[in-house]
Amino acid sequence: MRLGEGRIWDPLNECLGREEIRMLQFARLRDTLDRVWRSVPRYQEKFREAGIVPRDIQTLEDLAQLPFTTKEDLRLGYPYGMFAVPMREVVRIHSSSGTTGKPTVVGYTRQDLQTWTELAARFMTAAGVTEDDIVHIAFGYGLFTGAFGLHYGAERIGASVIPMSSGNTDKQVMIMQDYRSSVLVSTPSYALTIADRFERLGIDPASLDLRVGLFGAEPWSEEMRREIETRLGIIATDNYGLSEVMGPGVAGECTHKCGMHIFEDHFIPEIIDPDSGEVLPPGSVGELVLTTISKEAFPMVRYRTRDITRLDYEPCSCGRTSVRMAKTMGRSDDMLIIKGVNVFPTQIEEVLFQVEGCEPHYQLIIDRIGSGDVLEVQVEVHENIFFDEMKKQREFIDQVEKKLFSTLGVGARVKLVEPSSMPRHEGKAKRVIDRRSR
Ligand code: DLL
Repeated sequence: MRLGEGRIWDPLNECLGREEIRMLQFARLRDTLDRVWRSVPRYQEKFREAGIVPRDIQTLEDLAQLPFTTKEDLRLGYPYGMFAVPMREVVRIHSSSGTTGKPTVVGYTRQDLQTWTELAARFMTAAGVTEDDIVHIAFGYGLFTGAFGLHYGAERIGASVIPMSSGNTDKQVMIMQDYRSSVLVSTPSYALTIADRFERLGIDPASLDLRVGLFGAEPWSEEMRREIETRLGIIATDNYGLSEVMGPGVAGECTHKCGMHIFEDHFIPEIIDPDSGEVLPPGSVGELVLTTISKEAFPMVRYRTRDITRLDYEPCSCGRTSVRMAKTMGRSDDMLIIKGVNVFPTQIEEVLFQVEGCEPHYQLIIDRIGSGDVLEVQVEVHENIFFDEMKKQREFIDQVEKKLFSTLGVGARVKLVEPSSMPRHEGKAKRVIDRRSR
């Protein structure tokens, strides 16, 4: 058995029977609804508008009668309007990484921080982290929840934490070598930036102690996972969360890597049709909606995450009984509509990663020329290809364009760019430039 494989952090709560989970969820949901009704005017107002009082919710299925909470509700309550406890009970504040307008401000009570720590310890243990590990955290410390979430989880497990923060890749590499980091925590795109730097500096990852990666905070494909695993010689696992709901620790993969276990004793997931808002049957692809059932400072009832995924209720061979969410395809608001066809950046990523010679650095530029949309995929290629004769380059481009067309169902122009010329990302990658709305 590989180090740490097969361990379960909290078997009592992670291996509950389905009926036990449902009973626990219902009891906690009732408490949450009573609490938000009493302490958050915006919830009371929304419930009243929908003609509902908390006591109307008599079964878990009744959850579907409640109104959704959206980013707009949080914006209206900026900064502390959605808090359910007085500020005196709030011991930590974080905020979401919103790129437009005001960010969302979220708060935690002492108990919330303890829950968060436990849940981070759960998914880190599921990924194989133990007290013998040296955990290198390359997320930025600050208002972003990524670094603190995994930091406390790793300490709780008893691992040694290196609070490296993001940026300064050369120093990251030196510390990984000298301090013998065995676990890397970062965005998947930053893991590739580190892999590039190893290559450039002539460092063989096999000479390091690195064995596991915990990656999250942005969408990434299975192909990208394979690339990271091969180039860094590690097991790469996915974990998911969002500031509004807690931060990292909502869900995470075990070493079987077949979907992220959602911690259902703390969150109730639903999948809805993003257009109609209807709850979809198990197994459907749609938007993930989350209700928190243990949070004190910042409870969320039916929060629309905008993330597109699918839920799998089949038991996992690791022994955990919780439902698993598939890798997200991306956010519904990142979905591109090109000539009327829905395209997720991760679908393009999958194609690029399959083509020998394409480097894992790309950007999508969308323009409107006349009345038509034009999607240009700019991708870095290996220098053999970039400096190859025109004819060969043209053949290479044709090959990629054909593959993209057969996957996406819509044409894209491919532009090859020089190795190392694209911006490298320390946090979340920015891959799409949409010029249509200008
Ligand atoms: O990104 C929390 C987090 C930090 C999760 C570190 C995992 C690791 P926000 O900045 O609020 O919080 O962004 C949340 O990021 O709605 C998703 O769109 C995206 N996201 C987070 N994890 C994943 C993932 C953190 N594993 C938003 N796969 C979410 C795909 C992810 N997208």
